[in-house]
Amino acid sequence: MAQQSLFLSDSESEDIQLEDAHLRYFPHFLDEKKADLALQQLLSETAWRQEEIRIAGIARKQPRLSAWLGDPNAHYSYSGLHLAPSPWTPTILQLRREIQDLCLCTFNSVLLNLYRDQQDAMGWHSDDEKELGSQPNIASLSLGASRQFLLKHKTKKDQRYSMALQHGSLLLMSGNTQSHWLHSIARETTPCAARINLTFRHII
Ligand SMILES: O=C(O)CCC(=O)C(=O)O
Ligand SMILES: [Mn+2]
Repeated sequence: MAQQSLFLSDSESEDIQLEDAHLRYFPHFLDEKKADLALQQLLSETAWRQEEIRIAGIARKQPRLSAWLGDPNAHYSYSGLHLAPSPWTPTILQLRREIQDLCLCTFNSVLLNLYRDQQDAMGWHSDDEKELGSQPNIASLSLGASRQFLLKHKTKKDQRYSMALQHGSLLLMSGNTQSHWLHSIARETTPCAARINLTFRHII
């Protein structure tokens, strides 16, 4: 039976056809002017932090800056890090409204990541923490430099995918994507400008 889509069909979007995943990409979700403005506002308005996480018991600083915002009860934990939400800002509430209208679902929190240059990155992981539920809808908005978003299947080792997430684009991940696939942002070898990514989430 065909999987039911949560998302409105839209000629400006593309279904990314991967086994055991449900991904829809909107390359021009924000036009250039709106995306430029959002990038500048988020760079200056966000209380960016470099968090320390624990992987296999070893503490390290994350190779990027981040911020966690949301409703007051939207607490989130991963890699030994416990995040209490900062309050929503008008800029992010406006972005949330537009994304919720598009994907017909609601989000009570957002993780912002700032990749300052080509050296900043995010390792392989799934957004599969128990607070997100078993089939989370995650809306990922990208601003600034285009970076490669890498995906690999957890058990089918020949299944890999890579896509550039461009300025103003939105990637919606849902269904079984997080239970079957890992994703990452690799370091680049050539210089690149700053990039901000926002992943809107629903903490249960
Ligand atoms: O920067 C990205 O596109 C990915 C961010 C991500 O995977 C996350 O915040 O969990
Ligand atoms: Mn993720």
